[in-house]
Amino acid sequence: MARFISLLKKSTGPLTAELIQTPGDFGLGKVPARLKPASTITSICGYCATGCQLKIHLDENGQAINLSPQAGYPVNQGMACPKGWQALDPLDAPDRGTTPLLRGADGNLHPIDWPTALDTFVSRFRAIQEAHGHEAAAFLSTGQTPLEEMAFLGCLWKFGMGFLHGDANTRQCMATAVTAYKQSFGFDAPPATYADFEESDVIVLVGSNLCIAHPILWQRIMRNRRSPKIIVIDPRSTETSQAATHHVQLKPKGDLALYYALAHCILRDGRIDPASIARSEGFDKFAEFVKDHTPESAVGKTGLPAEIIEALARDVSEPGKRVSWWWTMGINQSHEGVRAAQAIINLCLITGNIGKPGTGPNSVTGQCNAMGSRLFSNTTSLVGGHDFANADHRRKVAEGLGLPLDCIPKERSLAYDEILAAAERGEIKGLWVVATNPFHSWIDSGRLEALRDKLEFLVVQDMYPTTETARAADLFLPAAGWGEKSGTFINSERRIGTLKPVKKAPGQALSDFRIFRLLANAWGCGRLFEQWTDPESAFKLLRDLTADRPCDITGIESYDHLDQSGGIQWPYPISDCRLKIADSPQETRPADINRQSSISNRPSPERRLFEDGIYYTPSGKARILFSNPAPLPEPPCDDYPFLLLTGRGSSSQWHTQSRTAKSDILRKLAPAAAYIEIHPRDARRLGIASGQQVLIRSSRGEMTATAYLAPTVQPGNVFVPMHYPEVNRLTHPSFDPHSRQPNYKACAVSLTPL
Ligand SMILES: Nc1nc2c(c(=O)[nH]1)N[C@H]1C(S)=C(S)[C@@H](COP(=O)(O)OP(=O)(O)OC[C@H]3O[C@@H](n4cnc5c(=O)[nH]c(N)nc54)[C@H](O)[C@@H]3O)O[C@H]1N2
Ligand SMILES: Nc1nc2c(c(=O)[nH]1)N[C@H]1C(S)=C(S)[C@@H](COP(=O)(O)OP(=O)(O)OC[C@H]3O[C@@H](n4cnc5c(=O)[nH]c(N)nc54)[C@H](O)[C@@H]3O)O[C@H]1N2
Ligand code: SF4
Ligand SMILES: [Mo]
Repeated sequence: MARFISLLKKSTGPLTAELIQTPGDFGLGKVPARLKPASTITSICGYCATGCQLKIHLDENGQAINLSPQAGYPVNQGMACPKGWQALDPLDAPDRGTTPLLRGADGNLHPIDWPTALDTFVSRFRAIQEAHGHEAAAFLSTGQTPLEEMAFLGCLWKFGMGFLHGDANTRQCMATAVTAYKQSFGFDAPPATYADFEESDVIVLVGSNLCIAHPILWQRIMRNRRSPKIIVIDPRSTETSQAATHHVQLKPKGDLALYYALAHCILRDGRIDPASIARSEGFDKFAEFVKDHTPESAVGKTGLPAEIIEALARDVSEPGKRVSWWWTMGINQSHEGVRAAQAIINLCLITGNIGKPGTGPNSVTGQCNAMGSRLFSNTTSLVGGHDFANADHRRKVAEGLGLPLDCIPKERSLAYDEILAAAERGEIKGLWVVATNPFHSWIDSGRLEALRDKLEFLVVQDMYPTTETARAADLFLPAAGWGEKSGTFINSERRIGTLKPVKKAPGQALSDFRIFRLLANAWGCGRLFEQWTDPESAFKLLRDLTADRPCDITGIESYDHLDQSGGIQWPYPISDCRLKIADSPQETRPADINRQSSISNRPSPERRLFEDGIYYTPSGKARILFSNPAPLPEPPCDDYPFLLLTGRGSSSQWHTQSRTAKSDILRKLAPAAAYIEIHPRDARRLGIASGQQVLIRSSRGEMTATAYLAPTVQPGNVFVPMHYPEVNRLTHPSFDPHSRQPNYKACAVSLTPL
């Protein structure tokens, strides 16, 4: 350590202080003294967007020993899934990155010190910028780092370093829901609060395998005392459909046709809510449009008999019943996901199932901070829920962050797939990949690997240098992970909660926040980020930026305030606090009338949006949007006769498994090698026995997997979990035209027994 600090002194001067201070995370420093007396500390889980709070038990040095779920937290109410219970395991993995690594002339990655890493980063990206302009490099990032880090990355890259392009991995995951909400409601605003799971009479889960992907949300459904109908709309029979009361097993991508047919039946039978319709625009045209979408006309696309469609229409429009819709990747990851999500929104609008307990068109978010990324990553939206194209917004953000106005670009960035296409054409020459593993997770990943040679410079910032993407890097920056740093996440119900450092990061790994500070100084734009000293200071800066936006959180005082309130859902504007102050007895009013003390400044623990029937569009009305279903981008054919579905395999496997595979316990709970679900009838026809190896081919790539024969898939369909690196060699690079989200769940493949 002493050598390290002295090295820094030698080469970088001002960076020294940066590394000796330990604002908000352990980084290279000691455990903050204030943690020492505490025996437990709380932190939001760093995996899925459910946002469970964990109670972490610390030794006398403030280092985590073990953990348990937090009993009183409004989200998980004392529960956690296997990943939450084992959340500390990946921190101790032997393959953690402990020093920066640089690819040498021998083609291998070699340890280097931080000053050399910073110099390399700056000189290489500067050279690209000087030779090819500010559009010649891009970052690709995540929904899995705290919002302060996400915002720092986006602001540093675009406002500080002056590049234009960058996208987050929420493109793989939530872009469809974002676009659908923005177009329909005027803002990316998922309306639900989790209490709605407990207050519904009819719960419709669409393309969502909640039992394994969000197990604690399934537990919330189990607490519903209204004996709800639980309807799962999924082409596969899943853990969730088997536990539900009804399974609607439609054909893959039959959703849009199905929801229009439902709207047809509901309008035909007059089971509508005129007051809700009056608060929307476009109803007459929609009513005209769905006239032709009879249940009979939807039989071909959905594979469902007309009677099933009629019965479903009655279930989701029963007068006096509270109906909530919850969708996940079965909708978002589609060539027509935005319109399918909006078809669900339309059903809620016409039946009045919105803005009331137990209702709503609700997207269930994926990663722990996908919601924070949506508002703060400075990619598709200007940081803090603003718009790059809006001059007032640019001025407000520049003033709020203390930046010159001309730092803020007017143009939008290219989307993820467009960035990679530009790299293929040689126009983008450098990539900085932070907290995501696209060489495994991106659609048609073989193409990504092929374009590696076209990149002049690839930087990967990750906890592990062993991921598929890190192994391809020119420069690897070792990052601290969840549990080693502080910040905030926003969960699926818009609840902001804090995470805390409970372990020292290994070796010279640093929090992403600290890495961004070092890079800002090294680039020479550190002055622009002087106020970003530590995550909580950055949080307050970002909080103030949200003033007057739908996601206004100016009423939040501090991280402590979040902890004392059981997390706080947006919006929570300061005006709400002022109202409360006006109502409170004079003697309890705080000296500072603008900010009430955190004890009395507690919002109600469950808040849903649109209770007043006012949306964020200029007219205040919701928009009913629709268009005709489109054909499958790659339907099965003679050479590739099966349709491949992909998705989550088990509650103990997380994405590309860089973290969950490091836990001895989680590894035991899932198959180690790739498997494929095949309908027994198809298997018999092809002579495939249970447990046999099968070659799966698409026109882009191939993989082998073990056959698992079960009627969980329909004949003609097969399913492979996404957790095995070869899967995306097969997938077809098609995208929703509005959201540019990849269509991960439908491509044509052939099967050959080996
Ligand atoms: N254990 C675990 N939990 C996770 C994750 C993980 O990797 N592991 N990842 C997290 C993340 S980031 C996300 S985004 C979520 C994802 O959570 P989910 O979306 O629930 O998970 P998936 O398995 O990807 O997809 C859900 C279902 O969509 C169905 N589906 C496929 N095509 C269609 C279709 O055309 N229509 C309909 N209606 N359904 C279809 C699939 O059969 C699948 O059962 O999970 C989060 N939670
Ligand atoms: N075929 C198919 N492909 C899919 C999907 C599918 O359903 N089917 N689903 C898609 C979806 S919804 C998603 S969300 C993506 C997920 O795809 P990825 O984001 O690529 O998956 P992860 O494995 O979560 O990758 C996160 C990386 O960040 C690292 N990391 C973790 N914490 C930190 C940190 O604090 N700092 C830094 N710097 N690094 C950190 C981890 O080690 C890991 O390498 O996959 C997509 N790909
Ligand atoms: S349900 Fe999600 S947030 Fe809760 S413990 Fe499991 S992975 Fe963590
Ligand atoms: Mo996701």
